[in-house]
Amino acid sequence: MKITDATVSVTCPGRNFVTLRITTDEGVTGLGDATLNGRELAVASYLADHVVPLLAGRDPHRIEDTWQYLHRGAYWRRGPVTMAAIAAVDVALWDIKAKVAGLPLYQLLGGASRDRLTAYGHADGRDLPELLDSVRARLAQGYRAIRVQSGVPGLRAVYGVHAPDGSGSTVPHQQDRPLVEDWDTDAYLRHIPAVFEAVRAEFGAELPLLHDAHHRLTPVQAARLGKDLEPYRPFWLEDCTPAENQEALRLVRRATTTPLAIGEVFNSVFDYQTLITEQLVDHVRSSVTHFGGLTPLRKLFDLAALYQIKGSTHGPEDISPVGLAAALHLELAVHNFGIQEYTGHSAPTREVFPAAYTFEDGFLHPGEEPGLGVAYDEAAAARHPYRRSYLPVNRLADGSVHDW
Ligand code: GCO
Ligand code: MG
Repeated sequence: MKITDATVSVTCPGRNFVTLRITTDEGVTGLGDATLNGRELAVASYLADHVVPLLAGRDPHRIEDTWQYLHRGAYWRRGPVTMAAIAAVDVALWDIKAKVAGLPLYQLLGGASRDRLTAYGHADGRDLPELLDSVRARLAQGYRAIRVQSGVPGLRAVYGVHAPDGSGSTVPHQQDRPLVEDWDTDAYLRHIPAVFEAVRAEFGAELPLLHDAHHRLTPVQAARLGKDLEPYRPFWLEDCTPAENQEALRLVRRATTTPLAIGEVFNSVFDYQTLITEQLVDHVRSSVTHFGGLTPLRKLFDLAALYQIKGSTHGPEDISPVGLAAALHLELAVHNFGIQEYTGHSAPTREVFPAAYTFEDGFLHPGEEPGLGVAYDEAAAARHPYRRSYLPVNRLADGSVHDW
């Protein structure tokens, strides 16, 4: 079998998605997600201009070899653009291999280790009553684990918290300039423990609660937050520090037993080397899409398993249904799966990407269709042309830019 064609397509059914479709001489097609929120066209160009010309004539079954060829062969390794592009090729080849085998992809990854995948949803509110209502709404949708994000007194717009007009939202997009949000770490650290106390008081001790600090804290601040949240037993504290400095997590780890999750902006196993071998985190959270595909993510999960660390991939709306489905197949198969973030996608997005995976009773399942179980409706995609979009930026009271 040979690859005959590969095409890159960008569509915006509410937000932008970059999709690679690989076709073989036997007419089998595979899909890969290459979406990099706010920098979509850079990956589309990397693929179309530099990768697609290399694919024709290759054997689609040689997935590991193609991965190494694109990764080592380019000389310039790593980085979100490169790794999202390689991921799209890798996932499309896995999709083809599983379709040829006539099996859902998880069967090729070892078969199911579990029956279904626990998902967590997002609750947010500008104040406590709004947040409690939002938790109730997620529970009504069946979620059994919930991420809790709250507005902070004195701050106008906080990432992950919806404003009534939809701005300052978890899905900032279709803006020609980044939305400017504001931040005050001390105010946040004073406020969040009370938020957890109130949510626990309302919903009891059993509900798994998660929280995303979105890389905003120093190690000492993260240690403080971890300690202050301990009485409320969070399921995890996510991205507490900007972990380019992996050693920073040593201080946090020594100070608190609050479980730590990290990795949505990581794109190589080397970003995790210290974190895993020194057991500084409890969950590795890279997505298939931003980590170079299923081939390297499987290796990361296997390394993490040696240290009782779980694989719990990043699953926001800006991972396309193709990228999400890839994660679900892997997570059904590996033993050390933790939890899967799931926000769902808009109706127009589901129309562009008809998908076999299901969300029922708080659990996800990739479905039983051969391959990934996701299609790409070209005509629907063409109705939603690309629109430039940016993630927000964050400024402190003195006007300086902060991590967000
Ligand atoms: C999450 C995230 C997202 C990211 C977004 C960036 O945990 O879901 O932090 O909301 O910020 O995916 O593109
Ligand atoms: Mg996050």
